[in-house]
Amino acid sequence: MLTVYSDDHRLHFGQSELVDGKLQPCFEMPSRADTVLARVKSQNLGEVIAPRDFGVDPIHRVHDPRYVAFLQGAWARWVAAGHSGDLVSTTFPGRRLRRDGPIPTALMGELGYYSFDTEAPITAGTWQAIHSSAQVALTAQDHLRQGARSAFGLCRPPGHHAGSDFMGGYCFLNNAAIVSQAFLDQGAKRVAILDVDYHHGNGTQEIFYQRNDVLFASIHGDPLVEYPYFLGHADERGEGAGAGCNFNYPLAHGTGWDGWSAALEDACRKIAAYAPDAVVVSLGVDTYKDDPISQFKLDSPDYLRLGERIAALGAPTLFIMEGGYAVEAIGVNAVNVLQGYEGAAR
Ligand code: Q9C
Ligand code: ZN
Repeated sequence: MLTVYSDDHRLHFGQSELVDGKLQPCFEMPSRADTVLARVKSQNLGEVIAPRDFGVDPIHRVHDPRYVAFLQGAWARWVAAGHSGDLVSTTFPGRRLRRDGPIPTALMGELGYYSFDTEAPITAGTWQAIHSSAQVALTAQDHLRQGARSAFGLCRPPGHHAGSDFMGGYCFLNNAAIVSQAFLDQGAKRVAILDVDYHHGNGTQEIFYQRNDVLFASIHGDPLVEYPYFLGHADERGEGAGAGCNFNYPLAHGTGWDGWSAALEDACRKIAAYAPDAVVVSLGVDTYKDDPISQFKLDSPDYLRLGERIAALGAPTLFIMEGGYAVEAIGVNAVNVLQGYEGAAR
């Protein structure tokens, strides 16, 4: 399987994240991508190529251009104001404040408008890193356009918490949504997104919630007790034309392969019934038993079984890297999904 990777991910390196009242190193760190790339190479998964640049047009197909322009220009405004630390919002338009009112002109106000939490710090190189991460995904997608059955976009930063006009949860641009839209723009009629990251893909759900050309299925920690808390319940089934095209599988803390794979089986049957022209997998491996911020109990061999089940869908499949914070294990776990897929798809 082809892997697309760019070193530009290193340009995004948040300094700290607030954990239990203390500032700690960000869980979403550059070494994550290094570990996955090293495993791709040591397992001889296939060729590793650099991304091509498809520009911002395919990004604008999913994200509000004003939000994209904000991301592109925020750091320069922050530096011009005399600052040098990570740019992080502290004020958000919560309930009964105006969410759709005038967009603040002050940098911190505009940042709050475009954020839903404090966990997506903007740093000096964030724009270049997130732009390249989207290009990594688009280059992998282009490989499928040219006839390949599968490809791996080794994206960092991840994307599935980012919505049409908001960042959060380590995510800025929604790589999985961008490539799904690219399939449609190239003539696909239906795309299914299978989100196996431990956290609900709230951004992806938001982007496609009212549409029937993208099916979204997500298996994740129950939002009653898990981040992102305010989306991801089972009764969210889609709206308008999208009614019946959204499937959430919230699971309890402590869920292992038995419970998790039952949800996977149901999600895969929904996807098969939808008969998608392509499947996009939001590949988070923070479901691992030793993940430092997560509460599921999958073990490394389980990821082989996940890949095999995805292969049984029989559709062209694009894997997009999302979360996974047990840095020393995410290479094995992510590549196990890809090797499980390849072993079964052969
Ligand atoms: N401080 C992804 O996996 N914080 N994002 C959780 C720990 C946010 C995860 C609490 C987790 C976001 C792509
Ligand atoms: Zn996650």
